[in-house]
Amino acid sequence: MTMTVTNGEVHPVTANGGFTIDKPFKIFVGYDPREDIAYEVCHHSILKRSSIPVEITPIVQSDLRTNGLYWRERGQLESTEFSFTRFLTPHLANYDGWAMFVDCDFLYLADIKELRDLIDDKYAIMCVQHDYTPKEATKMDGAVQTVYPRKNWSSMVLYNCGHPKNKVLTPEVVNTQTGAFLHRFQWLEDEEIGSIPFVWNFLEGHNKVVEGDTTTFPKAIHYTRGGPWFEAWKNCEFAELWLKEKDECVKEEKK
Ligand SMILES: [Mn+2]
Repeated sequence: MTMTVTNGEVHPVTANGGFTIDKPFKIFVGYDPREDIAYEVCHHSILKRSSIPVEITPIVQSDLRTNGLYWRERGQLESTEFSFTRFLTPHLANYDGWAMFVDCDFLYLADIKELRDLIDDKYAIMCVQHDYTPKEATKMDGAVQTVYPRKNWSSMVLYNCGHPKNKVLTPEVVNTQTGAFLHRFQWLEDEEIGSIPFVWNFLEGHNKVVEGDTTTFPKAIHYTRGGPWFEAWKNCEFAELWLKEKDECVKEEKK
């Protein structure tokens, strides 16, 4: 399912992030068999709008187990199959360059180049630094919602995979460390975590668009409570945008 696409012009120059522009931007998407359609639509929404070459790879837990990279027992608080596997991103990118991890329940509305252009090599990771407490006690199809500091920060992360601090994230550590250590980025100092505008991880049901204020218009919607692919969330906010993208996606697959 790995794919590379080039829509825009390619120039072999070095950008400020130290990466060459003709190298595809690596994107790892958390995959869960219960949400296959969410993955397909997320993938479609990135590719369709990207003006730079991207390489999108699903993080599939069963494949990682087969390859000996993942062996931890599934815990009761894991709402998806990628709860922990996401932290293998730097390893999967060979601890080289920048790579993005994103949950499958995202819908991109903007060019991923705009996000990549925010990359700053002085950070070990960059993400949207949400500060909130969810109202719901459960999420998606009944999995328990847990509340903890830095909630949702790990759902979309730009990893500076070559940063020495991220060498900590070996398969051994990802398989044995606590959820708190990993999801709160406890291998890093606060100043090593860069901040991305919230519109790149716009939480459906929490973040709000302010009329006339373009800085609040979502560039990526995160259906964190569950998206329209679940019966219970088919009328959630921005459901029509996801459903429209899904129709396009299904149509193109049939061709
Ligand atoms: Mn999510």
